Amino acid sequence: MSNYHIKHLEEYYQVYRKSVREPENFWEEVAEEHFLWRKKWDAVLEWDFSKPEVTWFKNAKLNITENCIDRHLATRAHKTAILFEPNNPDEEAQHITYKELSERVNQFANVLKEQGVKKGDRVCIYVPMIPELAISVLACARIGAIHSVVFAGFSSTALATRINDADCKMVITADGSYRGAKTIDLKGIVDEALNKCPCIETVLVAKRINSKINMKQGRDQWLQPLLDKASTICDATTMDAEDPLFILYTSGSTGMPKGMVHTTAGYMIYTAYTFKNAFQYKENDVYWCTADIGWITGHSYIVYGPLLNGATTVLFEGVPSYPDFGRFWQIVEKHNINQFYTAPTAIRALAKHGTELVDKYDLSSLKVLGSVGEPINEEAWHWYNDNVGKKKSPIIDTWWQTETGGMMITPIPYVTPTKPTYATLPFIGIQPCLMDENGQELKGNQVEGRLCIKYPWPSMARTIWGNHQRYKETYFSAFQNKYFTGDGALRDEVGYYRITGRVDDVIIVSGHNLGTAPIEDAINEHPAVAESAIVGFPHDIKGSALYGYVILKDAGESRNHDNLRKEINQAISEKIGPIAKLDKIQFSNGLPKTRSGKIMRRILRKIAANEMDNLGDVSTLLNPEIVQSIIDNKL
Ligand code: 7RM
Repeated sequence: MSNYHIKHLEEYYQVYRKSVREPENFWEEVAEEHFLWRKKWDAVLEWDFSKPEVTWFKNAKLNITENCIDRHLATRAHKTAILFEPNNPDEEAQHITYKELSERVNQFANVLKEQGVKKGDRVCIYVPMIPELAISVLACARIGAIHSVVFAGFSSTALATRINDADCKMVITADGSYRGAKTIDLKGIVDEALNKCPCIETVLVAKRINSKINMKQGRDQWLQPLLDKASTICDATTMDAEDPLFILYTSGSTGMPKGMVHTTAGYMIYTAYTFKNAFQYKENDVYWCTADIGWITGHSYIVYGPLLNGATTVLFEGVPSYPDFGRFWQIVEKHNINQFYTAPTAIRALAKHGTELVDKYDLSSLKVLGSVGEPINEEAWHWYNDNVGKKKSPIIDTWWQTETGGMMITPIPYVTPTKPTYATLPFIGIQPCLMDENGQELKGNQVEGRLCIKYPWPSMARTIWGNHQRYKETYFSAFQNKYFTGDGALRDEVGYYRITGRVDDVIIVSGHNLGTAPIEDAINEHPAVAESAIVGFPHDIKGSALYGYVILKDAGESRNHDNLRKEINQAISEKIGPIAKLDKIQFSNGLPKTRSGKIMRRILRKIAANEMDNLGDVSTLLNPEIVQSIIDNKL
């Protein structure tokens, strides 16, 4: 009997119980039956959340790319592995077979070796959504280099910070990228970042838009001529189960972004297993996740999860709005997409344009619809269900995080009955719990609290790059012996979970997690600004948008406030990226503070959301009088 593919609800409960009662036996069976190992493990799991230290498949040896590519060559050599759909609908799609993928990954891996990249070295990948992005990720994994993909929409400052934090020795990039009707000068951004990155020795540049760029002698090289000379054979480097596979940055509520470190074997098993079940993927299905590989969703469910299952995975370069808002549905029809995975912010943006552009295309190939990144509101859920799924494709609302590596709470389609806005039941092997503010676990159903996980799962991040102490403080200190997610959630009468949002200060704008602190830092650098606080407020399309409260140094000075607003947003754009620009900027005389000097964002959030009746107790504030003045001047 195989636990690998769950097909009905009885089976879910049965397998779930086994995964909780005998987690080691359970994961050992999955690992043995479905993966290629160079050496088996000495122990399935060792863990101690107080350190925290987690080891899965101790001393096992493997290479994840052999599992993603080589082992499919006997049966799937001519099957499409990556289906590349370009930004421009008139440019031909590319079908990259498993055989071709194998050759291209090996060539790329040989180039990396030639350029001096060794096992354990960090390589920054700042590449748009073109095949070279997936191929470079796999090429790193082939030789045991640790990839650190930085979303190719981030600013040069954000890029430089991430390159330096991981001490990368190489950047892989492209001349530029297409985004709808626009082009972006990626190489220019890299050049600017590298003024601040002494650790970088080599830059490899893929040609995509044929723009004129500067190539720095001795540092920069065009990729293609190097690939053309490289052998299509490259032995995979033997990796330990716990060797780092990649670093991926996620913003925290304070300070530097956190470089989450994922390791090899556990990540492999869990992304493969969740992909198979959460999408009910069947041989010959065509699967499409619209995320960028620069996010964890793209790592786990464009690259690794699908390829580990020998699937066909679509890689789309463009945006939902180009050449018009029917682009997604045109692609679904064109490639007969069976599983479609996107974010609520995209659904809301498309819903705004009506159903005409959805109805225009034949979407009958669709079997499963996925949602990820933020809570999906009821309206968006129904729009997706009615107009895209025609009420016959189950929606899987998948809750998980960069830190968790794979889906944690999600329905299994055709298995778990769905309920709008609910992520429903924990995935196999996941033991969630809800905690109250005093650190007590809330037992039973119909409770709401802070979402924690009680027991290790294979794809959990093992540390923050270079800062294990911060890892411990952020995730393992709020509640003893538990991983704290930072999210609030409720459990309904049947045990279904609904995620209610972040309980800390991370704001999710259009599916992008934005920490308040770095944005406030950018604002505060403006010479006229004394202090600022930003909060999220509900927004039809973006989910949350940013509302900034800004205190000027000289309130009496007469200034052109609209110019100042522009300058502030300009500063944010440069330091963080355009995604972090504020929708509203209110100039106020002060910020509500606690007696220990902390800004009370709870109050600011309520004012921004127009919930003035319901501010709660403000009497403990240092400066309660400021609240009324902020309300009076609300935008
Ligand atoms: C996969 C991803 C993680 C945060 C997470 C939540 C929020 C993600 C859902 C969701 C409600 C969902 N990783 N989140 N999925 N909230 N329902 N289905 O998004 O690291 O970028 O973000 O996103 O707050 O903690 S992430």
